[in-house]
Amino acid sequence: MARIPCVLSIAGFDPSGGAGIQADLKTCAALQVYAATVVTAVTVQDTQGVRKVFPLPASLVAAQLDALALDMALVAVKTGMLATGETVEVVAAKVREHSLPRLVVDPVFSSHDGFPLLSEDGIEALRRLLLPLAMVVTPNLLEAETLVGHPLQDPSDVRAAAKEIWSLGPRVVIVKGGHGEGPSAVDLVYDGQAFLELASPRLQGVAAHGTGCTFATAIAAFLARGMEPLEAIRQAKEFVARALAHAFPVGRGRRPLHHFWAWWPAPREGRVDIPWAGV
Ligand code: PXL
Repeated sequence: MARIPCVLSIAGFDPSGGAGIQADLKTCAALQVYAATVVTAVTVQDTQGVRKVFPLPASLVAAQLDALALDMALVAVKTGMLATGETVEVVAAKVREHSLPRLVVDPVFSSHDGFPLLSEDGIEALRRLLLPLAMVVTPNLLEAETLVGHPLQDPSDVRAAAKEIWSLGPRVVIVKGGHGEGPSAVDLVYDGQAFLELASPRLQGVAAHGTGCTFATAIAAFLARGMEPLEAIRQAKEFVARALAHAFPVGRGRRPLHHFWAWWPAPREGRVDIPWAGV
């Protein structure tokens, strides 16, 4: 019998299928780990942006977590959109109560178009309660600015911020450079001892959706497969770069990543005339 590690994703629902729970499921499937999922909020969005957010009651998040943690051997956990301070508190309490291992925290604060996905008190609770439990935390530049409370103007600011975020408790901090400028996207990793820079070519003109979710979940998946954090980060970066290079249009806005680019031959036209994805 195949032995497949179980990863738990705690995240929001994106009906357009590009981010949140759906991106996490696809990432786990592509990396051949099993995904259990706890939904924290339902969003209303299409590829062009988020319109509404409906947080689920924190008690419902707690009940989902209890059910799964008591039933399955969860070997890594990823958090994405948590929506409210109460939910952050519940997630942190349940991670402790059930001793959930290998926590990867993606500090999701807002969508590309600036729609808030975590309340102010949620951001504070994440700093105070969740980051101390994290094995890896994956802020982008904007999220790192929010976590330290001031703008990051040059590389030395980013290094100082990585150290400051590390002092909140996570074992490894990775500040993603995807939102910066220049020909390559440089991620800065800090593990409390040394800095490591991971560069990849910046893909011009690709407005994608679900990159952060995919990256954090891929780290959790590789941790679940037994890698150390730095190796899991390297592999996750490679996976995201390839899935991003194969992003494809499904609507009028941002493109979801192609998590399964390596799997099947591209679909061919059959006898029935089907409209292709994308417009
Ligand atoms: O990309 C951040 C993100 C995470 N999770 C959900 C989202 C988004 C962005 O829109 O909708 C559910």
